[in-house]
Amino acid sequence: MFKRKAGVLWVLLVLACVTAQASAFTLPEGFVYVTDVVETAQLEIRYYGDNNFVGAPVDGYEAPVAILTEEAAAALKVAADILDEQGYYIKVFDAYRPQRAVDHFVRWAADLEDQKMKGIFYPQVDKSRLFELGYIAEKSGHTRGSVVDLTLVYKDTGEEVDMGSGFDFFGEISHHGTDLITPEQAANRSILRDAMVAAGFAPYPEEWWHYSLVGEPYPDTYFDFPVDIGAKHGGTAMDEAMARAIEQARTTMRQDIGGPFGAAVIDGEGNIVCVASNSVLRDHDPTAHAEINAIRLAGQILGTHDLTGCWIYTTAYPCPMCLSAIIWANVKQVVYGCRPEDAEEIGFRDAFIYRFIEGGQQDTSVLAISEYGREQCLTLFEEYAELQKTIY
Ligand code: AZG
Ligand code: ZN
Repeated sequence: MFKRKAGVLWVLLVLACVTAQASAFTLPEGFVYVTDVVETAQLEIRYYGDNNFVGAPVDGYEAPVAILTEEAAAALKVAADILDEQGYYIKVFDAYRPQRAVDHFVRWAADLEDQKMKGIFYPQVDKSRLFELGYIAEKSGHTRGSVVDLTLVYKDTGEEVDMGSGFDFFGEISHHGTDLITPEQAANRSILRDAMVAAGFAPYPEEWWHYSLVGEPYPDTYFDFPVDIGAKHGGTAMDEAMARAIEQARTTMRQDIGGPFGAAVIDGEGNIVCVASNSVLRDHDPTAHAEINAIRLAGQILGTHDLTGCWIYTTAYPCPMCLSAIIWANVKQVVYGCRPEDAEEIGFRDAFIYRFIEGGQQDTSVLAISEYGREQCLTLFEEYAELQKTIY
């Protein structure tokens, strides 16, 4: 009895600690998550990962999210609506940037030994001149919360529009008005610039991707809170969700229920809706992947097939089947641990299936797909269309 009580107390204590930690980070008053305001915005937060000029995650980027002041986000929504009508979504590379990230850039710039990313981001610039040329500075407008780095993607394909140079390429080719790019690339930059200017942003002559809100609300404040999802998901919820997914995967993997994959669904308030893991072996079901199981469970718990507002944390990048299920469920954010190539290393076929799809599904040694009976099948579709059901 005592043992059980002590166990309960211990659990309560752990929960209390988690809750206490969870409130450690909240988004400051006046700031919002960009995707809460611009729901169609795509995110590729470069300083969260290693595809940036430092070649490593940058200090202060604790989650792949974009944060802006309310005013800047509202203006960005105006631009996104204009662009939406023209067939584009926006893709954000960076928005609010903590001072500790800028300090990291400064330290990196002073370390002339480290030229790891020179070939991609600054091939023609001597690293020792990054300060005097203005590419790196001790203060950045981003830190005041109303500056955004972005590009356009085509709505129908999700592909990035060709702007003539990549994000954060240090050089004249990135300047507005450069003659180093084609007229079409210049026209693409103008589409972005016209919408951003109409929405109240000012372009930056040296970087086609960089826009500052005119009349920013905090012109003199350099913030230093992290880029995190704590305010959405409760401080360390990211760690907690991933830890729960890992723990669940480990348990079922050891019981021979399935592979080493776990997933958690989190709702918009940051509550863990459910945790699930791969159960292919136990269920004799090749579709019983962690993410599919988690989506099915969340649907049952929430009483809906529509998981709008939910996030999925998964121990591995979703396979094509799960990726589709996630999109069908209207989940807009996935956070993953291992990469498809990591799964390949231990014998799983996620990357193999991606290669098949990317190769145009032509390899008949993997799968032969043929059309048959279209006419009869189309009658079904016509009947459905006549019923005018709500599309999900
Ligand atoms: C898998 N990949 C993911 N992400 N999740 C699962 O459950 C899988 N099973 N096989 N590959
Ligand atoms: Zn899967």
